[in-house]
Amino acid sequence: MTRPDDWHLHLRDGASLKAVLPHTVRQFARAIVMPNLKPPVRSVADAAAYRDRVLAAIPAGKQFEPLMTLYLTDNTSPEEIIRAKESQFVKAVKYYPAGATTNSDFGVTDMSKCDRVFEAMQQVDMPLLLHGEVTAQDVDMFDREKVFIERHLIPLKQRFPNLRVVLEHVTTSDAVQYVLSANNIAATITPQHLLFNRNILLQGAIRPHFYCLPILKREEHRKALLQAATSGNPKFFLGTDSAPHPRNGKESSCGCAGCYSALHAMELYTEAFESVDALDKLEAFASFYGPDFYQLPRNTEQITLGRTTWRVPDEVPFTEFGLVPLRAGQEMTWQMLDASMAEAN
Ligand code: OTD
Ligand code: ZN
Ligand code: ZN
Repeated sequence: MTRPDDWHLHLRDGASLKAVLPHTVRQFARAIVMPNLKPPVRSVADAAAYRDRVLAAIPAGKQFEPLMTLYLTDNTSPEEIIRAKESQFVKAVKYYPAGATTNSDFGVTDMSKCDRVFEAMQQVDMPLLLHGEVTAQDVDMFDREKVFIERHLIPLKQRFPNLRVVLEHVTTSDAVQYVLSANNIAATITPQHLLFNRNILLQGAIRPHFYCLPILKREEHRKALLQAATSGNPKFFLGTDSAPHPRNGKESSCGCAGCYSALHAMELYTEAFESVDALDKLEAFASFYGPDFYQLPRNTEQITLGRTTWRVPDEVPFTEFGLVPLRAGQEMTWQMLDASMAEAN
């Protein structure tokens, strides 16, 4: 199949960036790089510097293009949006509600405060990427996406009908329905939300490596996501949301949110698509609809996935504590072959 891209990825910075980037580079040609560093990537100057650090971390001889994003705050100016558009390398602006997920303390406290910025984004056609969850403490954890759509997304689309939006990491049938019903909106879907429902979080014990935000939902929602991903509708495309945390940050009395899937993302998606006999829909989901939405050329290089059984490592090197990949220790049924293996096949 055509080499895919990852339209939602956390690469972190420094030694962590160097540890995880080779996994993504092995699988994907490009990625939309999330801006939730500490402190976040808020200006075009921040994004340029971060992009240089990502480029410097690419393993020698490998090709990879980081597509940068800005972190929207209450103080982002319309002028920064114009500069972002002119930069060519900033491809989107990311909205996090303050406090919604890892490193989101700088996030927006009230969406309507950003209307001048949304106006500028609509004007220059800069996509808005949404972490679509409310943070109101009176809203149940499992309803936060649905309530975000009702309270914030529908009014936003009424104010800015031509603003192009990606509802990131959709987790519910409500989100799928909404994305299908509205114009100028697409959605990314993670491997964990296609493969697991919320039961896995508490299967006989607390399993922190399946904890991410938005949290896994009921089986009916997983089924709706799998149906959307395999429907051939270009509004749904690949975004892993691979979010590395060191083992000690996850296995803790106050464990961080985030699943690490960059190691084996394509294998995980392939398994999900195969489970509903939809392998023929994988290439467009992984390699066509994302670049089409972002108005970028599709990749021309090919990759090969083979039917092979292998065991996901218990841990990969990352800080002094290591990183536990999604489904660590379990068997996978597909494997991405490197170019020489694929030729020999
Ligand atoms: N979700 N963890 C992180 C981000 C995502 O909401 C997200 O995009 C992270 O660690 O950066 C997570 O669970
Ligand atoms: Zn998010
Ligand atoms: Zn994310």
